[in-house]
Amino acid sequence: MSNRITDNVISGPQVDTYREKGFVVVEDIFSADDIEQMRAALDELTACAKGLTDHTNLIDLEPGHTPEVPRVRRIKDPCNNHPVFQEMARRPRLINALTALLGPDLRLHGSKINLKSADHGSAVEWHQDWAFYPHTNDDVLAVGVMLDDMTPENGPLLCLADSHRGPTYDHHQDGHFVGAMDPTNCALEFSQAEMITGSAGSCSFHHVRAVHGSASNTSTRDRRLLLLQVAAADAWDLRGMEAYASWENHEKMMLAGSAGNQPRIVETPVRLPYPGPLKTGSIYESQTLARNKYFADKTD
Ligand SMILES: O=C(O)CCC(=O)C(=O)O
Repeated sequence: MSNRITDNVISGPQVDTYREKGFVVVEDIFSADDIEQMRAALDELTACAKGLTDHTNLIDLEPGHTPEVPRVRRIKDPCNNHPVFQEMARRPRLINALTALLGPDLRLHGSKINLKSADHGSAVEWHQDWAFYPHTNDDVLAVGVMLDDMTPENGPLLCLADSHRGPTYDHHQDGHFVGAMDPTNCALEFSQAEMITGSAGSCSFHHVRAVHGSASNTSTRDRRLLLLQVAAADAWDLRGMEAYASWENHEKMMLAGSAGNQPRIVETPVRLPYPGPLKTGSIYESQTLARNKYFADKTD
């Protein structure tokens, strides 16, 4: 697959699906060579887990991890920790698809890789990304770059259609943000969630307000997913400039177009993630405190 683009990477009907359901899968955004490069870069980063006794700013450890037999649940901020991921976030085919969904001015405001390893990869409880990082408008989404085939068996992402047009659900418990919805306390049919599947190199795009989660991976195949959080440049994080660290950093995070300093403000249901979680470091850590879990996680 060449990186030269002659056509739209995402079709009109696919854009309509994204707008109507709040998510869509687009195949073949990344080539087999891109995927090989990303897997090699990921191996380099996960190698840092050997010898660790606790989570770090780079690595979130799976339950069951030991310094001798490392288990990695998440790589934090891969785009700022390895040049390969920084480069892949700027691949023309990806920018072409993002432009169709969000417009020409695009900012990357975060990245992570959930490894969901064969046999033990942890579940992610139901949540809306919007509850973590509300913006001045909701032209914000997460790209899921499939580094492995994502199948019904290996803990695929699950999304509830049309939930991106609904309320923002409570993600607090006992007055603190816990990063998960209480499945016993919201009128949603979680069993109706759609499985997001595809072959390695495909990407899912889910709207920032879409309700989503995933079960643990009890299969024999890994499910590594690179998540790129992308916003239209005129959507500004309501948590303030601290979310970008500095103006210079904010500028560096632009993927395409120009940044500007005029937020577009659209009325949406917003809840702020404050007071913050009692367990920090990753969504996995915050969610361990959630009393009512939906996904049976044998690693708990
Ligand atoms: O990796 C997954 O299945 C879910 C990812 C997700 O929603 C998150 O990490 O915020």
